[in-house]
Amino acid sequence: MLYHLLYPLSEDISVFNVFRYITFRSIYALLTALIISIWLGPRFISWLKNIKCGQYVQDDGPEHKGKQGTPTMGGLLIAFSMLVSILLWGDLTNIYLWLTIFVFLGFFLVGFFDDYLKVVKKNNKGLRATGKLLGQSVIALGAVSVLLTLPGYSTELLIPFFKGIRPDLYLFYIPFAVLVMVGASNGVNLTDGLDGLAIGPFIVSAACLSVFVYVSGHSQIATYLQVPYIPNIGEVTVFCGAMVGAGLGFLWFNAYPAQIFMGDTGSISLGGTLGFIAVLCKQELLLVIVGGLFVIEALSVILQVGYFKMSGGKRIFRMAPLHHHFELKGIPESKIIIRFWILSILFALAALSTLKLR
Ligand code: 57M
Repeated sequence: MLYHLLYPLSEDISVFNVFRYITFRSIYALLTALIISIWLGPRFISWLKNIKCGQYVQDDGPEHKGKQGTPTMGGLLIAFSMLVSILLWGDLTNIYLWLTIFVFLGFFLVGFFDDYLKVVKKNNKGLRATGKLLGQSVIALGAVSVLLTLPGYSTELLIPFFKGIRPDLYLFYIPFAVLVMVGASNGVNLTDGLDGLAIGPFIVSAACLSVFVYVSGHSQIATYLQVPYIPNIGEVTVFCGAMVGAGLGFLWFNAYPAQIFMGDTGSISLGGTLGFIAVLCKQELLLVIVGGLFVIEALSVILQVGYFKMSGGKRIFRMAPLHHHFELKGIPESKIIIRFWILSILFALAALSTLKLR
């Protein structure tokens, strides 16, 4: 809105010319979302407490009973701060921006419905895994189908570190891209089991992907770095900025000891959007490095469950996802969280290095 209101004035007042720049608007989108979430946070937490929207903590794992009743569904705060900021700073005529908003809202609804069943309807299991997967897949399928009709998109796959190899997956690209989005959504969801454990690496991954989106939308830089140039996707950097800002604002309250959890409303929507942004800038495979921490957490579950079933009850880890393993080994929660954050920063740096290492 600010972009549409103020940029046209630049003909008379040259200072408004800055609204043309995606970098400028992305930085202010970040700051706006951050300020909104930090300002609203305490009121939102009190409101959640008043309506008794508290987390039910299961007693089958590491000792988390002290966290019983912590307000949850913080994803609502993240979504509100993000969307207000995007509407203020984004170019609302940009199709990629709207597509990203719709994907976010689609995943948001799946997570919200799950939390609603758990928290409001007191059904501790929430939405069934198949129901959740179906919802996530339908949204991802819709998004990928629309994307493939837009200019600059193909079913080719970029291989990190190998600029010359771009295999065409043809129709197989569609299930592959759906898998990337659904996998990212569930990876973030599985990681969200300690204070700040999901949102910290999420912020790092989103910031890292914002660089790829910006580069892909900039014809000169994209040509120089030999990444696919996709006209107009640069605007999604504003979305990323708002997402990072809202994430930082949420972390303010989710930092150990957490005053609020994001719930599935947050983890499913943020993860799915991260996957979509990777698909959007044709960095589907690179997401494995960008979000390496989420991949490790998800792999620990796959290995644990697989081995558990095959061996008739034996385990590789004391408990999956991996953060539970370290908790059960007696490592303090805050130490595990910060070490996982460090890992996520290293993964993001490795991903960024692929811009030059080819
Ligand atoms: C949901 N939810 C957290 C909070 C958060 C297949 C299986 C591995 C699935 C997995 C699972 O259900 N994972 C997804 C994890 C829960 O957090 C809520 O959920 C939202 C995210 N979806 O926003 O609303 C608890 O996590 C803690 N928490 C924090 N701080 C935060 O900022 O401390 C969350 C956010 C909260 C709080 O205690 O209550 C969760 O862990 O339940 N299942 C598991 O993770 C289970 N693992 C398991 O059963 N492992 C087995 C294998 C064979 C499957 C094994 O290794 O033997 C664990 N879940 C629980 N207890 N609750 C087991 C221990």
